[in-house]
Amino acid sequence: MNIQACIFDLDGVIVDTAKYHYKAWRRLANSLGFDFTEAQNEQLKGVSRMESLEIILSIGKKTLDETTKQELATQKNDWYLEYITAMTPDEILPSVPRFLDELKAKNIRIALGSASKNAVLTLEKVNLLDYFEIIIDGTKTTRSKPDPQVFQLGAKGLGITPENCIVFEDAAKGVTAARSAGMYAIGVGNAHDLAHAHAVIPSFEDINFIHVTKLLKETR
Ligand code: B16
Ligand code: MG
Repeated sequence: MNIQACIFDLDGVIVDTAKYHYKAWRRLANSLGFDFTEAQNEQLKGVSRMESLEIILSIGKKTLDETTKQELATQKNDWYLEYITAMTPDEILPSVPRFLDELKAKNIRIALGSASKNAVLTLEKVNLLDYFEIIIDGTKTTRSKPDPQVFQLGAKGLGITPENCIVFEDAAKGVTAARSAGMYAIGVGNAHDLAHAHAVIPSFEDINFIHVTKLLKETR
């Protein structure tokens, strides 16, 4: 094993923006006359904006034309932007900056692989933008996770072959995408939901790069 790069998902791995997506989608659902629960929000993790809207509309049993859908997605994003514009570095998930610093010190390359079209703004708000050599986000992809495109583009941008990359992901579809790209997948979160990852860590707390490579070797 010769790990040369780490590719990070954003929402759920670096920051918890899921709560802001939920607030904005719920506001939209309420404006359409129905409610949307936190449990239902789980279905939206790692899913693109328009695919998320389709899920919300099916929950509310609404059928709308394409123009209206575009308007609703824009409205949701405007509300979401209100929330993330107020984000600060306090909202970075525990121990993430320490882990990124360790990778830098070890000359492991760092990329982002996110479905979000707001990834750069989010990283700016929490002061982490400079860590990422390559950012592949929803503005650069044409296919959503579980398609491997986002991670393939990340590895390509870095010039590193897939088998030398680790992906960190909190969403089941993201883990599938990483594995389809031929990369190592570390699930971040619940081992039950991410059982198809090579290994799962609850968070980056008390985790260093040596732990991660040890976990990967144990799975082989
Ligand atoms: P936006 P990730 C994803 O981020 C979120 O998990 C998902 O809930 C959201 O719908 C998607 O980004 C698109 O976000 O509306 O900002 O373009 O987990 O892939 O970093
Ligand atoms: Mg995520």
